[in-house]
Order: sequence, then C-alpha cells, then structure tokens
Amino acid sequence: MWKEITREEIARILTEFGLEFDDFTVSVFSSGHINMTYRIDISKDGALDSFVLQCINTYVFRAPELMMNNIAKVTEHMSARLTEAGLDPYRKVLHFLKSKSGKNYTYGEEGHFWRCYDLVDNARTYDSVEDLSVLESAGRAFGNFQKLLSDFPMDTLVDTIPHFHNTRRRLRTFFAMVDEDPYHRAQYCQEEIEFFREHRKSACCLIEQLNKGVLPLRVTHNDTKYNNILIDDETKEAICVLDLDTVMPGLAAYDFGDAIRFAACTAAEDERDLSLVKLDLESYEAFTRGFIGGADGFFTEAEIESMAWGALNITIELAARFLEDYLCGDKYFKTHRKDHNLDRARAQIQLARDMEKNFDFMVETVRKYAK
Ligand code: GN1
Ligand code: MG
Repeated sequence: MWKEITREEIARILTEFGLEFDDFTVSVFSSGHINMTYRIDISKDGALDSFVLQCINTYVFRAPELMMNNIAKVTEHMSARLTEAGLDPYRKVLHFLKSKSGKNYTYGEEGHFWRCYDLVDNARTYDSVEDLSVLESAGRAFGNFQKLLSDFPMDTLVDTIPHFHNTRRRLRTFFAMVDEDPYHRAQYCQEEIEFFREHRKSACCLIEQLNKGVLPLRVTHNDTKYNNILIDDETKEAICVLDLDTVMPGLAAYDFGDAIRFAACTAAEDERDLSLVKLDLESYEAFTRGFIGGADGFFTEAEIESMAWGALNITIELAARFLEDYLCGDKYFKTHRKDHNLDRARAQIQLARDMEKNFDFMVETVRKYAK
C-alpha cells in the first residue's frame, strides 16, 4: 500500500489545500497502525504554521470520501453543541482544510487519498500513561464525546468499515482463516487458536444483547486508544478526540473497553514478555471514573453492566484480528518486525486472561462510579 511519498508530492498536496509557503519540513507523526501521518511545518514570509497531513490507507478504508463526509458531519455537530454550551470549539474539535475543489480531502499520485487539519498547538498525544489524573481526564473526554453525539442522527453515518466491531463476525472470519491457513502459520499458534475456541461464545455476549435490544446503539468512536486523544501541555487536560475514521454506530461498552485494553495495561500492546502484561487496576479505576463521569448519567443500567464485558470482549476481538492478520500474511496492520502480529495477539490474549481474573473488580468499579 505505501509507496515512497516524495517531497514533491507533499508540496503539491499542500498547494491543493490552499497553503502557500516559502519552505516546509515534514516529519512522521504518529504510531497508528493504519494511516500515514505527517507533521508539516511551513514558513511563509517569516511566519510559521503547522498542520497534520494524512495519507489514508484505502486497503482498510474502501470508501474514504464517505468517511470524510461522516467526519465533516460529526465535527460540525460537536462544534455546534460546544458553542451552544458557551464553550469555544477551537482546540476541542479538529478543523479540516478544504481543497481547491471545496472538499475536505484530495487525491494525489497513484490514487493516494489525502486530508489535512490544523495542528493543535501546545498539545500532544501519548503512547502510554504517565499520570493517572491525565488518564482520568482522557476517560472524561471519551465519555463526553459520546454524550456530545448522543443526539446525532445516527442513520446519516455510513459504516466506514462494515461490521467493524461485530465480534461474532470477526471470530467467524478468524476461524475461516485458520482453516485456510494460506501461509502455513497456524502450526505456530495452536494454543492461541484454542483460546478463541474456548472464548468464542462468551466474547459475543454483548453482540447478542445488542441484537436482542437489551443494549442500545450509540454513535461511538470505535478506536479509543490513549494516543487518539490530545492532551494540553500546560493544563494536562484531554482536550480533543482524534482519529474520527471509525465514528459509527456501536456499543458504548466497546469504546470504554478499547480504551481500557490499551491504557490500563501494564505493558505495551505488542509486549513479548507476557509476564509483564496485566490489567493495571489503578488505571482501570481512574479511566472508569472519568468515562462514567464524562458521560454524565446518560448510559442505561444495562450499558453500565456491559462495560467490563466490553473490555474483555474487545480485547479478545482484537487478539483475533491480530492473529488473523498474522495468518493471512500481515496485510492489514503495519508491522515493524517479524511475527509482530503474533506478538500482539499473544499480549492481548494474556491481557484478556488477566481481565478474567479481575472481572469482579472491573464490574464493581463501574457500578461504584455509576451511582
Ligand atoms: C488500529 O489506527 P490505529 O492504530 O489508531 C485499528 C484499531 C485497533 C488498533 C490496535 C481502523 O488503530 O481497530 O484497535 O489499531 N484501526 C482500524 O492498536 O482497524
Ligand atoms: Mg485509527
């Protein structure tokens, strides 16, 4: 997917987005597994300005124009709600640049799909948690994100990746890949495959509750990794939710759970030493306090009860996605070393096992802050 992107191409794209410059610098800007993200610093007549330029992975996002349309609607809605509440949306909602043809994206060479937004200054993302109060603030921001979108007309959103967090389908395609085993790699992960056989039913419990109408669909973020939230350098408050590519109807518990999976783990997502991989209970509690507080009482009782399951189910779902990608030759997630997806899957399985050990605590902690 990623052919060499030249400086000339970037210059042309910047011009297409109406930017004028005497010079500019480019640096790779994110640890995301899907898109390519660059920070661009431009100078013009002695003045400096900074932007984030992204090349979208169109293997993953097959209809990027529709995705950008979703994002335009969602950012407009959030800005309007914040303004109504007397708050300034500046720095709280991403602002995408329009291209010369008036779209919030443009095409480059070889069909590359580009978008560009203003860099929010004096703020940054973190790949791991350094401070529990910052994590609590991230929780509040993700909880509040759902609240802000709670009156958004859900049926106007397209599914940017159909069935994205349908765990049942995810496991079905996983087992189909195990059967196909095109790279003869299943022999190296028999124990892991067994884990999914054992958990296949329980991992789908929330999807079943959704289908039965016990849990409501919400407009959710669907990729609530800690590094998808901007933290203000000075106040250390989470100010802006990033990476809106997968904003779609979904389960609140999966947003809660995906954040827990990433931020309340004692090790990195791809840690090879599995003895280091555990659920960090203090982080779990801090994020929960923020998230439930940020949603400000709008979750139903069934949703509150579903949160801990969301963490467990999405951890298992992602483990299956990583292992499926390993089996099919590493086509989806960017990898940086041999067997990277296998390592990621193993770490997620280990985390899921530790969540099971701490499950009563997880359920009780959510209840405590929902009172
Ligand atoms: C991907 O792009 P990034 O790194 O924020 C993935 C998520 C996974 C995550 C695991 C569109 O997110 O679903 O949870 O990697 N995004 C997509 O780190 O598949
Ligand atoms: Mg993403």
